[in-house]
Amino acid sequence: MDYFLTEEQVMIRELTRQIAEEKVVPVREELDEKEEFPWGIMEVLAQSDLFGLFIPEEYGGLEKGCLELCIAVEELSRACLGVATTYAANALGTYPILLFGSDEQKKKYLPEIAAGKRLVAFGLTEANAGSDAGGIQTTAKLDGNEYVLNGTKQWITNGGEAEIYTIIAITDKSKGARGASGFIIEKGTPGFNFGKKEKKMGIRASATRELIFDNCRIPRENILSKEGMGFILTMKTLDNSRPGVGAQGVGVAQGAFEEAVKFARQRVQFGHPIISFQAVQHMLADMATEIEAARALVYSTARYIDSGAKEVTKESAMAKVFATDMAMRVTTNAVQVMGGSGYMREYPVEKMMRDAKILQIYEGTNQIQRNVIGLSLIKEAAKK
Ligand code: COS
Repeated sequence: MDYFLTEEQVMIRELTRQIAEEKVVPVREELDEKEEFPWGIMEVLAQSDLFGLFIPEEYGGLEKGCLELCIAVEELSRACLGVATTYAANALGTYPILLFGSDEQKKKYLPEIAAGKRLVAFGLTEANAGSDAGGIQTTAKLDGNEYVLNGTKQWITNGGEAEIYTIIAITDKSKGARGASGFIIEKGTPGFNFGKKEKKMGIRASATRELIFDNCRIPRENILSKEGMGFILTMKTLDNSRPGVGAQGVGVAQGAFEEAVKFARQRVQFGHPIISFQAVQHMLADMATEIEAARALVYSTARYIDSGAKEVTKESAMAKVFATDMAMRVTTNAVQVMGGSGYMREYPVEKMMRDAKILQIYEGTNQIQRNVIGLSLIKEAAKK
């Protein structure tokens, strides 16, 4: 399908694909086995200016948009979702600064982020607050010119590896979700420590850790926007980042599909390559169709966001839920087409299927996405 990408967008796709094929594919199995953080690849992405894609030129970025970011994320995901998650989570952590940061905060942090010198992580989830974003318990109390943070964030992607953290904490408990606020915290701040690295089913190249705040004091000016804006900041951040999770789904599904086609052309049973059997052709036909439908929705949503549309919550959730449910089906069917070989670690589809599962869970479970879409439908209907 021709998506009428601009020359620049095609260049971004080609550049990321080249990096993915030359630098990521050869090491993905080892990164997965050893659960190793892909610093080498992050350096290559930094040298290629890919960390600055969505950051304004005045802060050292390329000033592209959500679509360009989705294209880059898709290509990385086609090779390795663990690597793509690391890159995409950096964008997730950067959005709060981009959308809600003051000019001083932007000047201080964005140029280093754009240059890929400092990695970012976003910290919302806690032991008792994931889907219920308003239910967080980490507190930030103002004491003179400093906020004092206490609490623990859980399952934070890029935790421990990132140097900049955008986190959400409660500044006024009596106000519930409206008493949440966003903060920037740097690695190395006294009272800010990390838990052990989690052992995961998939996306093992990415790092996932707890963030532990124990009387951690940060300057008052590290608040993002003002007190009470934390919940809205979170929702707006997720509105912008969820199409990127959809792009991860499109990428990993595309990678698995290509492996399945390659295998089906080579594998001979009953005297014929299995791709000549209609049962296999129908599976591949459905996979190809679903991938294209998901890509079309992700790209359209990204373009809608880039058009400056204010209300993108429903579309963003639709792109995430559709593309990631698709990714789970397509990667599972890629394993099925490849049979016993697909189940073996010798072939990459086994890892792709394990990796894809997280897409239905993080940045809002797919059940929550349906709630978000449902709520938007109710609001739209009430307006008519
Ligand atoms: N943009 C702007 N405002 C939004 C918004 C959005 N996307 N979503 C909600 N709001 C506003 C609502 O309009 C409401 O404002 P009012 O109080 O003025 O009416 C307020 O925020 C509270 O919204 P709501 O009542 O819908 O909040 P809930 O606590 O019921 O939860 C969901 C809403 C489930 C949508 C939210 O908690 C969520 O997205 N959870 C998933 C979080 C997530 O993705 N977690 C994964 C880890 S993050 S990597």
